[in-house]
Amino acid sequence: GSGSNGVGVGMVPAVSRSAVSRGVVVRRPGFVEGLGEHRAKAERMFSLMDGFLKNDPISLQKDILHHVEYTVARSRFSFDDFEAYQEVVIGRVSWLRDRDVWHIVDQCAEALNQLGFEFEVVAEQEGDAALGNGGLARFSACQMDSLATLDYPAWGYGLRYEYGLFRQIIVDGFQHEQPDYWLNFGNPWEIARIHVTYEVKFYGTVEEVEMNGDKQKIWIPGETVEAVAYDNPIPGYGTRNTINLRLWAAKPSSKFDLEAYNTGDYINSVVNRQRAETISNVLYPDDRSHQGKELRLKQQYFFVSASLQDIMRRFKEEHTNFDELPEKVALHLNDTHPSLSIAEVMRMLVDEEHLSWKKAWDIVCKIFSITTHTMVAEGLEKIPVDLLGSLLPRHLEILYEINHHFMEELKERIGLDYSRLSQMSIVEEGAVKSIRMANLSIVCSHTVNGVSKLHLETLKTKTFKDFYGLWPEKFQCKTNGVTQRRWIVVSNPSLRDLISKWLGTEAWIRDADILSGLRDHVDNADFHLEWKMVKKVNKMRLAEYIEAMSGVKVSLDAMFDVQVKRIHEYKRQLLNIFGIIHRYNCLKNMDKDSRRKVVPRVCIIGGKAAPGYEMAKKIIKLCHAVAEKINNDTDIGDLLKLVFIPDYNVSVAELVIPGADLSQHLSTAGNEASGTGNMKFLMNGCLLLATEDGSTVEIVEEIGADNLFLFGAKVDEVAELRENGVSNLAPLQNASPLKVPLQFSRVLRMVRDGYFGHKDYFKSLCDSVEAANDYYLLGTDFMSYLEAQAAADKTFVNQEKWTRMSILSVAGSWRFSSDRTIQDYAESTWKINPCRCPL
Ligand code: 9GP
Repeated sequence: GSGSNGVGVGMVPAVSRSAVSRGVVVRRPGFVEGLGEHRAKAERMFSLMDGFLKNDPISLQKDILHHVEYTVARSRFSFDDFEAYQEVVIGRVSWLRDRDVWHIVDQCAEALNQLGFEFEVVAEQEGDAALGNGGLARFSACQMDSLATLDYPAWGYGLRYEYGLFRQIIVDGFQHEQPDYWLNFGNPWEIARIHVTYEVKFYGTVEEVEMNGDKQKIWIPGETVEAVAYDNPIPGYGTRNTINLRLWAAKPSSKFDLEAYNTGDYINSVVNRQRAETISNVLYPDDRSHQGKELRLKQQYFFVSASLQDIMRRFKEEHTNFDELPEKVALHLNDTHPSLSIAEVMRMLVDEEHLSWKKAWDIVCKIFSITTHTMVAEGLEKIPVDLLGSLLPRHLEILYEINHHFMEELKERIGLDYSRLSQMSIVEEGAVKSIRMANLSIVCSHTVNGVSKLHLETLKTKTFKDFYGLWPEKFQCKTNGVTQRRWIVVSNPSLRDLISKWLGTEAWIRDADILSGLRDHVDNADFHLEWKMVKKVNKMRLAEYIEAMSGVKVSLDAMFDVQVKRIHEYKRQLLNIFGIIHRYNCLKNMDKDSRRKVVPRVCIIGGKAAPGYEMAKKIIKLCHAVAEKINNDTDIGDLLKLVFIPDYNVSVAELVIPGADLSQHLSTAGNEASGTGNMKFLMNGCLLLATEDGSTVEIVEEIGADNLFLFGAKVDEVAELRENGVSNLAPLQNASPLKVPLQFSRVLRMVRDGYFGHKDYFKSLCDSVEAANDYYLLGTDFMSYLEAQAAADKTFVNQEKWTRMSILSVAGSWRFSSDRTIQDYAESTWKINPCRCPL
């Protein structure tokens, strides 16, 4: 929606809704296009543009009509909302460097209005670019926004998938996956750079040749494809700094396949060319599956090779001495997916630039840093040596050599401790010999980051214990954050206006610390009144959406209780559903008088299950089966409703999060590396009901345990509980001493016995939480969960207390801005300074 005060919410590029960048490249000062020695030129260009650009409604209208006729070739008398959206974007995207772009929303709205369009409707035409799986992808988008806003010179790189994450549709309560061809009607935000292309090579052999009296390895590749750049500008807020997210698309190599032609195998040569394009076709939605391993590896190398060629080209345009590379370039790896970069930079420096191994390795160790985003050790990537050797034979040799040097160094440091040596080795011997990409990344990175304090602790004491012992100084904590510009300014304009009014400034949009000033008004009755009004408006929006999506009418007086995130056993959506069944049982057994005292609830669940993840799909079906029962029970009416929101994505999140009263973050302690959904809800004044996991621990530090509803086993109790079913540590607060509480068994039995139908289908789901198998401790945490829920009900009745808690949540969210995270990365990992574009 447009703002009344000129905040350019309409101009945030579509691509930043989702996210894509796996690797972020930070360019150290003095190496920025348009800056440094080009400063004067840049200033001249900007001042020319200032004179040229006209952003008044009439000029904007002319521009829109011009693009309608000459860009999409439609009649200026007949074009629809989507075309109007495209034209507004196309007309302005190339001007993103202009500071005024942030202040033209009102003019755009007026221009469109005079042409007979509604700005809000036109803005809604922008779809999600769902180019990532979940948390990490969306977090990267927040990082890009912060990098741009804080004036850091950075590039994001990723793949331009034609099919991003699937579209979820629900048929009879079952999830079905449909391809989401997000590029169907073009993406007006992107700029195709058809002249920025690189050859990416695969397969082939390695040969040894004599060069200047030395033996030199050269790679003779067997297949070549071309990478074409598509740029997605990311404008900073309140600054001219616009950074770039460069996405690569695969195209057949322009080199004619002479051999195939000569042998008359024309058809095969065409098929081969088509095969090239499959590299950037599909994002694999299943994080755990091993399906399409070779294609996945190809995707990784394709992305890595194109990005590094791009970076090296720019470096070499201005520098000849590779000793300067670490001063000019910092390469950051998000998870291990881009970690082939390490071998690739070594190959470029040694084989192509003819640096000695030692010199190249010294340079490489100064430019890489990594953040891991997962708690699960099994989630760490391993690439089978056979596969790697066939696709990238030279890289495998390089990896072996890196490992050889590392093992030698390690033997000197720890002696011949073979068990530790084999644990830490980059090469895993075993049934399937593999390369451990996490070990490779740690060995080469100067900094290894965790995404919350708890996560870092796990990395230090468990996942990478041995490496921590060796290099304690490498390990750092960079607690995640989210951008207030999307998660308040764009998605909750009413809250934005209210915050600005009471803080007397909009400066918090750039400087989130200022949000803590809301604490000064926490007891002001007028503020409370306006705060509640904002929530009501957002609840109305959400209620309308729910009715349109599911046909379920919900009461605005009910507590809107939301759990939206990927469906996964560790995130325990099942605990939520079991809690709802328990609530339903209680309601059924109450007399009329007692029912009158009950706080009505609307339970909202949403999220996608990976296509191959059976258990997660069963959880979605169970949710629908329970919803059908409850929502059609006239006995229950408005007291309890359950709705599943299909196709949860960023656009849906922008609607759901502002409208939530309570949000649930139920991961079994020790499983969520950080979590960022909790931060988005916090920023929107929604109270959290959560376990002490990931970044929630730090939220508690900031806002105090009294301002949210905590429950469940703590991280240091989990192992013991798994072993014995009960804790031998301090007894869990408020928890039942029973191994499996009666209430839990009753709910489980109902599902088992077919109370919600589909008895056979739900059997394995029930088995997975039966006492002996209950790995994620649903039974153990159930009573504590119910108590937290009861505390939430009780507090909701006391609206003054609830509103206070809500205000304090937003006030405390300053610490979870991605600006803070990026500042921290800039100062302690990348060692870069802001580089402000001249105004
Ligand atoms: O599961 C983590 C989530 O806890 C974290 O908040 C997010 C951003 O750091 O990354 C998620 N991990 C992934 O998406 C893949 O490792």
